Amino acid sequence: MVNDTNYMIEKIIHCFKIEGECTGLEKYGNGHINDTYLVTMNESDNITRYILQRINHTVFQEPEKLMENIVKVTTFIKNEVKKTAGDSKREVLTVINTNTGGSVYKDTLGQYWRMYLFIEDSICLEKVSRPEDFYESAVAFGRFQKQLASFDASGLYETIKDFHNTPARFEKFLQAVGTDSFKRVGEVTQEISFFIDREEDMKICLKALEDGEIPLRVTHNDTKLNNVMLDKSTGKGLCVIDLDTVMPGLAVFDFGDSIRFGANTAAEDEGDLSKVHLDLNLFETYVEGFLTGCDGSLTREEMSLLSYGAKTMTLECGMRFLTDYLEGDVYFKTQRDRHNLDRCRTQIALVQDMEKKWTKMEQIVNRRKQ
Ligand code: ADP
Ligand code: GN1
Ligand code: MG
Repeated sequence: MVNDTNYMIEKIIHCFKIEGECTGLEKYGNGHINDTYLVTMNESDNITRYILQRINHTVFQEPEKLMENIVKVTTFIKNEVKKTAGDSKREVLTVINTNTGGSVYKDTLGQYWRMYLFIEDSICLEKVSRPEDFYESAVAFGRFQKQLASFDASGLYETIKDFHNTPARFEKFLQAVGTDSFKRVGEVTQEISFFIDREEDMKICLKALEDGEIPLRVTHNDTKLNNVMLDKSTGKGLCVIDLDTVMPGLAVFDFGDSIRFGANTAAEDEGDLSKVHLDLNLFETYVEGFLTGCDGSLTREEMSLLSYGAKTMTLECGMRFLTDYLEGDVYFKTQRDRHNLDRCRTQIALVQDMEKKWTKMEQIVNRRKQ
């Protein structure tokens, strides 16, 4: 290992119950929240790979409780996988314990670390290039929800309060506008107005929950394409990862967040907004895959709100990016100036395109409802 950081991380690796010599260590993945490393261990020529993550404990304030959730959820899913004679090392995350038997290691700097088995022979996509892959990701996220249908949610800790409470996000956004700590409001007045004009849309799905029209379920809540692994040889949806936000939530939001990211014809941070569109074919593909994965468990009322799920998640995420921009880029990892603003603008462009295509989106969903 060549530098101090790697030296430090190697020491951390050995706080987990794994065998052998560390022969590889590299930064890994494109998540916006945690720091992820791929670790290769060699024991008598047997290579085993692991994912080591520093949990962002500004975002997740109680990492021990968060890991308790993940242990509960993965243990439950492992049993479900075994019932279907599946591969319990590849179809669900495996948490590696620390030497003292816990699931999280706190280092001397107060940083929190966890380790998973690396899911071998799988791929993780940042962008849809083949509709079949998007379909398979949809099946996997739908199946994830179905697998957890009988899971007791009462023992789950809320890892981020009001995570998909879009009206509460709207209030925080207005506060950030009001405070304007970084004097950035002046350059984003159009973007601010865009969200204010759509305040009512943001309430629709949660109102349906409050009115008892749709159920509260255990959901993933961060269903980006790069949070699901596909089998490298069969292309099938294999394993849902990034379980930090598994909490009670709305199925239509799990559906919607996938559309927001995967059915966008451009990257989430594309600077050229003329490239940003909702791909209706991908929208339809995802509807089909998600309903297949949920396997009959979605109610007709939930199906009726799928398009709103997509619009709400896109509005919410755009508003979160803008809030972070106004607050000085403290939440999402950024790689350039105005990165969060670029991300906010793609979400706005995507919502605008959804509004143009709304009738078609609804027709697609209605066809599938029959
Ligand atoms: P973040 O919360 O920062 O998004 P993730 O848990 O999603 O972190 O991990 C970041 C990336 O690391 C994923 O998009 C995926 O590419 C990869 N990854 C995470 N866990 C595993 C795993 N167990 N096996 C293989 N790849 C993984
Ligand atoms: C974050 O962790 P990651 O990169 O999968 C964020 C999501 C956002 C997403 C936007 C815990 O997801 O809510 O939708 O960025 N996760 C958290 O890309 O805030
Ligand atoms: Mg992720």
